[in-house]
Amino acid sequence: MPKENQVTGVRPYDNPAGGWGALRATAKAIAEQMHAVDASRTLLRTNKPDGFDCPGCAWPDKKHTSTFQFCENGAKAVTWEATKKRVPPEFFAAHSVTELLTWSDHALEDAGRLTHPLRYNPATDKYEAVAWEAAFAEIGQHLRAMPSPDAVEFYTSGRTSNEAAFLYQLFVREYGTNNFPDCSNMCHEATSVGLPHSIGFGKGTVPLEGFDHCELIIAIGHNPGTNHPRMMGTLHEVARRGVPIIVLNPLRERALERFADPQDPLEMATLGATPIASSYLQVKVGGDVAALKGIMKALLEMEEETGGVLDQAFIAAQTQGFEAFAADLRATSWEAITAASGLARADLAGVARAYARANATIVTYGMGLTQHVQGTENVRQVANLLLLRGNFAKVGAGICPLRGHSNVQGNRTVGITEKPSAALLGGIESVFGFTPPATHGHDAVAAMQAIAAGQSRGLICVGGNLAVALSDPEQCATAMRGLDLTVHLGTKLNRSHLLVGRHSFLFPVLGRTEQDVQESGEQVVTVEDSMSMVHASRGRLPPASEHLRSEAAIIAGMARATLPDTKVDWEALVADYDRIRDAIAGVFPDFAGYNERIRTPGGFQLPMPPNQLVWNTPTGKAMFRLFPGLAEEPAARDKDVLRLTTLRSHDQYNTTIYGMDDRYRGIFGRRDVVFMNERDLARRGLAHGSQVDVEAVCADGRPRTLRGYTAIAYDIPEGSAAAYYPEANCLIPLDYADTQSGTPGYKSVPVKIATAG
Ligand SMILES: Nc1nc2c(c(=O)[nH]1)N[C@H]1C(S)=C(S)[C@@H](COP(=O)(O)OP(=O)(O)OC[C@H]3O[C@@H](n4cnc5c(=O)[nH]c(N)nc54)[C@H](O)[C@@H]3O)O[C@H]1N2
Ligand SMILES: Nc1nc2c(c(=O)[nH]1)N[C@H]1C(S)=C(S)[C@@H](COP(=O)(O)OP(=O)(O)OC[C@H]3O[C@@H](n4cnc5c(=O)[nH]c(N)nc54)[C@H](O)[C@@H]3O)O[C@H]1N2
Ligand SMILES: [Mo]
Repeated sequence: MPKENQVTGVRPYDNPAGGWGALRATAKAIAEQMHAVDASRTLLRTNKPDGFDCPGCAWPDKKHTSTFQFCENGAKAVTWEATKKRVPPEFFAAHSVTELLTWSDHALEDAGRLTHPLRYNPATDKYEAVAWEAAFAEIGQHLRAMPSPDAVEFYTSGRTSNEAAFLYQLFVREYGTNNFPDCSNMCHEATSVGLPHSIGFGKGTVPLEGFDHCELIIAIGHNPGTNHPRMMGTLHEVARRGVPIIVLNPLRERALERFADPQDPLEMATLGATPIASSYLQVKVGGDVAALKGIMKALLEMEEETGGVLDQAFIAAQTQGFEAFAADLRATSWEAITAASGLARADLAGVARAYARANATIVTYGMGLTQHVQGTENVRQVANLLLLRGNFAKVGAGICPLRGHSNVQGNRTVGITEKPSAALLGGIESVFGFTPPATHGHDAVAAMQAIAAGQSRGLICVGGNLAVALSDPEQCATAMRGLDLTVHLGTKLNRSHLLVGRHSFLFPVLGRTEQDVQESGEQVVTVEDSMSMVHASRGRLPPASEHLRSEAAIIAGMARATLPDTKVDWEALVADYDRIRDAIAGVFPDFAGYNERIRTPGGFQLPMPPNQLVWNTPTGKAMFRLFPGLAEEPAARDKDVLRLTTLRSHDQYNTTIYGMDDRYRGIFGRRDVVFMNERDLARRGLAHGSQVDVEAVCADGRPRTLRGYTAIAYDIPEGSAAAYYPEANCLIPLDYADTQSGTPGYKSVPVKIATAG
């Protein structure tokens, strides 16, 4: 960057990801939040057989028996929860809700852990302490008075344990609705909806050991150095085995380029690093269908020239739809593919050759693929690619979606879904003796739309920060303020808690790191990682306050107070979580022997039917899914329009902002930047450091603008731009979402960028 063009807080970071920079950042996180001694004791318990599951990400650990894997962002997640800072009732006495709304997201959470159950007092505009039982009774009264159970929305953020999530869905279904918006609707819904059509299974098919045997990894749209940091240990090993790793990502993420493993004494001592990606293809934002179709088209051309490239036996025996799918690839022109993907034909053919050479390929992917208005189709192209060479039911092969929240996958498994299957409903009925509702409920976007329309009158949130995480937070905020009842269960204060309705409650919960003691003694909870391993998690720290309750206990308290004729013995279930697990095993046959199986270190693996060549699709075969064409949206054809993707910085956990740096991308002390290609800057008469307005190009014509941002010249494809989530959510209309899965198009927002006006 030329000197005359220096921009405050923007400077290149030349070090590898990980390494000493990561150690320094960890020390800082500890110093800011905890006593050093507590911190080391706590961090050493992360992901140990008798410790707690790291709330940072859903990447598995070698059988949860390994020594603690150092991880900077895991340490941030843990110290953020285990902080010594508190927000007691005196804090709320000193700060009205209206005042707190002027605080930044960072300041709100950084104030500390919630300590008491609170009820909003409209007369004082303050949250005030309330007794648990009184709060439950009032909530029960309000819920019984609702015009219909379908007028209430029950949100789950994916930190919730299997036990709490199961009780929650039981309570909500006995109450009478399937309104289960959850964080998964904003995250991997495209996977949950897309993969069942293709392979009859909505989760990943690769166990962790698969990475020891793969011969190629294709990594699409995820940033593991920041978001799945424990995965870096795996990628580091794989790269050192000489296995090619091909990355498809518009940004050159440092950890995917080179990584120094802080556990590797030699790399640390020599300031060395291991290259991770063998090739790095900077696909255009929203260009993944084109890129994947290009790779598959090249593969087909190779097959036609030389043969032996496709797994014809697998295609014939296990799949349907190949002919129509292949005809579409032949009909799709290279010009269209290269224009939409921004990648050269030779590069895509290179990927196809590497793929054809590998006997076992894993495709990993994250939000870069799912959060698009055609996210479901993106995911299906990955399945198509893997089917072409029979990369299922084979050691070292398969599809590997990187899940978000540490138990988002488990929440789904135990019944958090707005579209319950007949098996789930039948299981509940046979175990508990009531008939749960079968009508489909609302997902996250539909829930907020129902709230905005005044149809839904109540919102209960087990965790999360829904109004900030969703698109169009301003509309969400207005909508939520119109509610009759809001109830939030959280560890720390956030903006959604401050969007109070007529009656509002805020409940402090035990976090993962804390002891959970119930009538029968100390409890463990269970979680499911990205690889379908279910294992126990036991917190060891004393709770942040003596008034905290577990999520399970709070849900049971609300259920008792709401359902006078309940068929469920809520107290007994909460007294001993083994009983909740027995109930889960009663409803879900895959959990037979649950309590014994989680007592073996590492837990147990839920079935992955595609690995047995079992395809739970209507045809009983794996399906090649046809998606004619490539384009995301006509707006992309306007030359002035850029595709803006929204990203996590290295110092944040979703809406939780730990700090203002994004070290690997060279951004320090600020977040108000938009990353742009130099040529796109020049074309608009802008330069590195220019003040700009980012204006969304929306179908509804409503103005949505991010003002006074600083444009940064960055290595990103022409036509693409990037900014941080959640600040950029104001640019996205609520209904800008994948029609099939409801996943918002967070990663491909049409925008115009011009000098700030
Ligand atoms: N420390 C930390 N850990 C986390 C989280 C966190 O916020 N902080 N969040 C958790 C959650 S809930 C989730 S879902 C995961 C998220 O983990 P990721 O999926 O890694 O999350 P994002 O930051 O959204 O990054 C997406 C990546 O996709 C790329 N990308 C953007 N647009 C496109 C595109 O159009 N095509 C392609 N191919 N790539 C694109 C971006 O450059 C970026 O590298 O992480 C989980 N873990
Ligand atoms: N533009 C844009 N928007 C996005 C995304 C994007 O990439 N771009 N990503 C989307 C994705 S993938 C997701 S998952 C959503 C995230 O959406 P959410 O899951 O709703 O949001 P979080 O920021 O993870 O929630 C943070 C809050 O959770 C609470 N919390 C933390 N730990 C616990 C706990 O153990 N129990 C309870 N009860 N509460 C707890 C704290 O009070 C904290 O303030 O955002 C989505 N929004
Ligand atoms: Mo997520």
